[in-house]
Amino acid sequence: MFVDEVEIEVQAGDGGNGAATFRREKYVPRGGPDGGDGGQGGHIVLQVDTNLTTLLDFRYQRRYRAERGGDGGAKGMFGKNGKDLVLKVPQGTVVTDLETGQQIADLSLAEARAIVARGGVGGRGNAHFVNSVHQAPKFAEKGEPGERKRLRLELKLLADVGLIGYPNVGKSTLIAAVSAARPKIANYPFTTLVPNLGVVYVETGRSFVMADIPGLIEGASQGAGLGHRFLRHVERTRLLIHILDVSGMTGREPLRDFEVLNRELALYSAALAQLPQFVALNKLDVATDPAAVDALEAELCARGYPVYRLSAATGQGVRALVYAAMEAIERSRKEGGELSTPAAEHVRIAAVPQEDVRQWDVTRVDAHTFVVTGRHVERMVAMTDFNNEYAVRRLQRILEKMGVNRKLKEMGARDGDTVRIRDVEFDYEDEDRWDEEADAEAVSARPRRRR
Ligand SMILES: Nc1nc2c(ncn2[C@@H]2O[C@H](COP(=O)(O)OP(=O)(O)OP(=O)(O)O)[C@@H](O)[C@H]2O)c(=O)[nH]1
Ligand SMILES: [Mg+2]
Repeated sequence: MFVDEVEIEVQAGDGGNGAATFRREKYVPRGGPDGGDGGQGGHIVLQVDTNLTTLLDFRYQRRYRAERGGDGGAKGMFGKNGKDLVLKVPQGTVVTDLETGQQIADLSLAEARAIVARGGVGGRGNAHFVNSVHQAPKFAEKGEPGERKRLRLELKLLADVGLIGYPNVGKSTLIAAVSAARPKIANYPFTTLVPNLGVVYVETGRSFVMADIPGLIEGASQGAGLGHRFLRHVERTRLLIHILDVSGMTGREPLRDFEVLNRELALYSAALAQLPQFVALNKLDVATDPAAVDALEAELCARGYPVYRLSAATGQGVRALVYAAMEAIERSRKEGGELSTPAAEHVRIAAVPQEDVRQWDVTRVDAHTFVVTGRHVERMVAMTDFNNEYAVRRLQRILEKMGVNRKLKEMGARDGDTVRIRDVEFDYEDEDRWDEEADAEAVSARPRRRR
């Protein structure tokens, strides 16, 4: 089965927890902190496997999880790093983050590989937190949670040329005539149900990839026939070959079919409609009305289309079409526009815009509730062990330093209001009222409970 679109859920490994341990030595009453760091959580990695031609496997399994990092231990022992989970995908797979709608990877190179969800870093052991004030820190960081994402994987075949045309016009016959592709061919519409790729060798060292795109009819953009779902496979081509049946035996009007399909293309994507198009007048061997073929050719030429007469069945005219296509493709490769050689430079691991991780923000969600957001601040909360008062106090100091409390006060927070960061809620307490008893560790926001 050919599957070219799936949605999956991935969960990278959490970082391991740091350890809060102390050296034990003979005759040394209280050794220093020696807790080691947690290990890094495993990433979720997508990697091209050129033997794959479909995303079928992802239909059966939709959830993936990478290994968690090991916890740190006493005597400075580091936790083990979690293993990455490597998922094999066919060449031409494009990955979109469903949360943000952003394309995060385009795996078009044969050796392409992309981390699509990062494992969390390991928490630091207490050995890291020694300073002049804290000689014996009794806490360690927890591991950072691994990224969790919902992803859409789309397979976009990498072809130079897309063959389009109404059912039964001879698309599959043509691709079978010029390449090793062997799609099903028969004298009825919708014979071919999935796109087929073929490599067309023109002469030594010159070749291009052709895709037979089945199932396009009027209303395809509304889902008629096989719908327009296969059009994604021609999005990245350089040239379309639009095939018309000129046998005169179909009872159809070729010029009308041509216009209808072009309208469907435009409805799918303006960019597709802009692609150069060759028109192939097929089944010339059985054409009953030569004058009608001449008239059709004249009309299409007048509209600016290069027109080729051929018979995919006998091979007549096929060579001329293939050479012309090859030349157009080579020109387009040289110009090197947005579309480039399949399996060559056609790869981009999308640059995800780097937000400033230190940035944070407070929003008031109702009269008594404030939410603090920001990569860094949320990460700090996730890595804090709320069962450990020392760790909690450290977090409070950090929030204080960042100016979170000042900001809350400015926004009108009152005693007892709720301050939420990630999945933790704090009671807000006005720091000024604590001034008298303020010591280095007095902080206004005190944790209430984990949710
Ligand atoms: N006489 C003649 N018959 C042809 C020619 N090209 C294709 N045919 C026949 O037309 C019929 C349809 O050809 P296909 O290649 O299956 O057409 P298709 O466009 O792939 O059709 P779908 O897969 O249904 O969209 C088959 O019976 C072919 O043998 C040609 O040049 N001359
Ligand atoms: Mg076909």
